[in-house]
Amino acid sequence: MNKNPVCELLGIKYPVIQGGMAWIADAQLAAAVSNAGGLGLIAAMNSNGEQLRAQIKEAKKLTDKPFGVNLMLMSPYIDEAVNVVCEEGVSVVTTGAGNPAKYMEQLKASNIKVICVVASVALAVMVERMGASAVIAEGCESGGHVGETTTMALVPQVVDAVNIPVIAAGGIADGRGMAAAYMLGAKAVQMGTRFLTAKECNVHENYKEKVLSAKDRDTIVTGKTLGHPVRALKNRMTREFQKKESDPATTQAELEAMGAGALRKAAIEGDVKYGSCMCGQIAGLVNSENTCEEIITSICSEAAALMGA
Ligand code: TUI
Repeated sequence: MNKNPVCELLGIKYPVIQGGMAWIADAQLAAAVSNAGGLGLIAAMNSNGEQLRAQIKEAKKLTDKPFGVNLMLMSPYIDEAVNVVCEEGVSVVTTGAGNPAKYMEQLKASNIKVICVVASVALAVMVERMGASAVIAEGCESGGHVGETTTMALVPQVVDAVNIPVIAAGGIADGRGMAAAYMLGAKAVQMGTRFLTAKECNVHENYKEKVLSAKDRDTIVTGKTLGHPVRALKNRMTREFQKKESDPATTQAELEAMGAGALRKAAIEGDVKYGSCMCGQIAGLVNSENTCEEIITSICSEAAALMGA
């Protein structure tokens, strides 16, 4: 893993990035991942400017290693979040769920490395032109907001289309997935579902247990009609949402109202029946709660062994 371009870019030991999961990825999880040699990310999605600043300050106390912030572009607080990461001198941000064009200049002017999550070749090419340092090609196996192309198909097409390093995400949770991502031309991996079950992850215990016991077909994508499809574990919430979504009498506003606050309900309150337990398709492989250090070192050593390093 020496001379890995993503490790060199970010100043990290292992080419493993933790997904910036809304309502889940806090300063404690980010610092634990960074202390273990990966890149931890704080999710900005659910925080206003001052809450995000407090999280960044806490992470600075918990680790002297590089960490970043995930800017969810559909967040109601996005403008404040961009200002705060610039003011706090965060070294790297990832962007997701949209086109980051509006913010690229401001972030780059503050010397922040910008890594964009993309779900298409077109956006990968566009963000490279705008000065992104790397892209995360995220396949639709992943949890939360998803595109339409699988990791297996997306990663090599993005690799062929850009000159910046490509990080693979979606459906990766162990050394086999990491080795496969390398074979497709990726230089690093991002994992969400795997870190959701980390010991240091503060997500509600009910949610963690639901992910740990989930099997291969336990997730579903809803919200396509709203323009932001979301993958989550099947439950009462997704069943009712699905029913409403297929009923022509349902208005967009009704669906938006059903979705609003659902992730918070699951992640913070532990309501895994009526909340949204966003989770990737790889959940069936994630069966044990481990420390971030165990997760990162085991995935990297398993991948290295498979690749004959
Ligand atoms: O952003 C994510 N995953 C997320 S965000 C989230 S929070 C949420 N809460 C309630 C409802 C919906 C979301 C939960 N999970 N991943 C990064 C990602 N970005 N995946 C796919 C994309 C993406 C898709 C289309 C990025 C850009 C894009 O195209 C934008 C354009 O204009 O071309």
